[in-house]
Amino acid sequence: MKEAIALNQKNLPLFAEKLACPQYDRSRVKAGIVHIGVGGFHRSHQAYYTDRLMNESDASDWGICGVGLRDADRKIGDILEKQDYLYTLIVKHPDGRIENRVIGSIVDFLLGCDDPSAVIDRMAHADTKIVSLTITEGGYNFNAATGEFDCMNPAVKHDIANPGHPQTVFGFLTAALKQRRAAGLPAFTIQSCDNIQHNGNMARKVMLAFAQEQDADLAEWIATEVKFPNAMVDRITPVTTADDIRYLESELELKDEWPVTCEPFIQWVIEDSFSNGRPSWESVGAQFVPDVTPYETMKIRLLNAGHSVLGLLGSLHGHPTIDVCVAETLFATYLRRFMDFEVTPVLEPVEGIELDDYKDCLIERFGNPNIKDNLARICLESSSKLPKFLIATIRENLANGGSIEYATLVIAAWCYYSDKGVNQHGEQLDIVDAMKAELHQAAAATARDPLAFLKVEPVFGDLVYNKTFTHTYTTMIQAIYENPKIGQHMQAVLFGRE
Ligand code: CS2
Repeated sequence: MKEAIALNQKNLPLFAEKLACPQYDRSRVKAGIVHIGVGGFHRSHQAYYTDRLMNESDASDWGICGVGLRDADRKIGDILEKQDYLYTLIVKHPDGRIENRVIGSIVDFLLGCDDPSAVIDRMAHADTKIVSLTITEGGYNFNAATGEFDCMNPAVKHDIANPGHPQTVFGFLTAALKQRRAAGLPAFTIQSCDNIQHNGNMARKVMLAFAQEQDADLAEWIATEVKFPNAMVDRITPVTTADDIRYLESELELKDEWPVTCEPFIQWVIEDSFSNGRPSWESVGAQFVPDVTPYETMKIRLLNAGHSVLGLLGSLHGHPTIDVCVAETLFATYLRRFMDFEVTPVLEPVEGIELDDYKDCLIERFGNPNIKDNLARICLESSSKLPKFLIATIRENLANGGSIEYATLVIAAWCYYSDKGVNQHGEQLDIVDAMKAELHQAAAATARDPLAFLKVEPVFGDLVYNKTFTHTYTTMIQAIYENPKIGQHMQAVLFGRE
């Protein structure tokens, strides 16, 4: 094997015959977008669309300046800088075909914890037209049960008191918008790319709640000047592995320290509401629509919830990845029936989408054997995901007298998972959740009080007072604690239905 060549701007011509590379002059690209949260998903989705746009038309005003706010973002920043912000996207098809592409749309990176002013100045710069976010569900800092912004969070309290030295995304956005207003510049758009129902409305709500605490006059300006488009974002992007890095080295003699892998499917449905212009992403496949709501609900309640169903049940069972789960008939059937019996009845029709086809396509996507999407990633931060992905569906079914068994078993499994931290074979699970300790403590009281886990109010709200729900849940929780073999309980739910 020849020595792999480092990916960077100078070496780019050496790769041109082996994989798709940026065809545009990157030295002319200005950062019109500042993006907070340069994880795998941003790099497989928004940065990919933008790279294609730059290849296909003159979009040099829409380059991306990546931003990380925390020390944990240092590694990606250092690697991107070393590689002139280039990275490889490895698209893995179910039949084994692989398409590789070097993405060039990111042109800079700033680390907020090192130099907050540099980030604020960049956002406040006249070239910046959009600040986009992938800060995860938890990043919006709202109480999942009440939907209200949490002003008591210590970092938020710090930012309210120290306008010039922010730590949180809200502090940075507010400081930059303040600077723009003082300079007479138009506001930028705040564009959420997270899996949150009405992600734009949510971003607006938390942003205004924060700004109101800090500077009421500025909050009013933000309310009228800043647009927050809602959007549905979709592309399954597993965690990058050492094998992905080795694959590029051995197959393409390319050394990329942090490539991204993803599935071929991609979708982005955006509300066309921007404060200060936008790239014409529609020319590379994004859809601009007047109302994103039905698309978001469909995607969050089927795909993301479907992931959580497999993630939690599969973790207890001892399955490693999503594709391994759906390869087992029991899991595939359970997932499909959850979608058919519990989610479909609460969804609005979506124009141009046949729900049965959408569900078939989801199961096919989950089954892609080359996207080894590990369950630890799926279960990451379940406390901020499940209220919107799954519990919302339970609530609506309770209100309509619909089926709740499929989803309730997942909540019972989540309790056992949070309590014991091991799968049914007694093997340790890798649990990462901001509320891990609180969930564990509540779940550990289940033996005394079967409803203890449901008393975590920020997650479950008042669900614990719903008798129909607690009746089903109590039966399931007792059964799981007596015998954690989750497959048997899944079967019980399935057969109860036949
Ligand atoms: C997953 C998502 O863990 C999760 O929440 O469901 O990351 C999912 O893979 C993406 O939303 C796909 O678009």
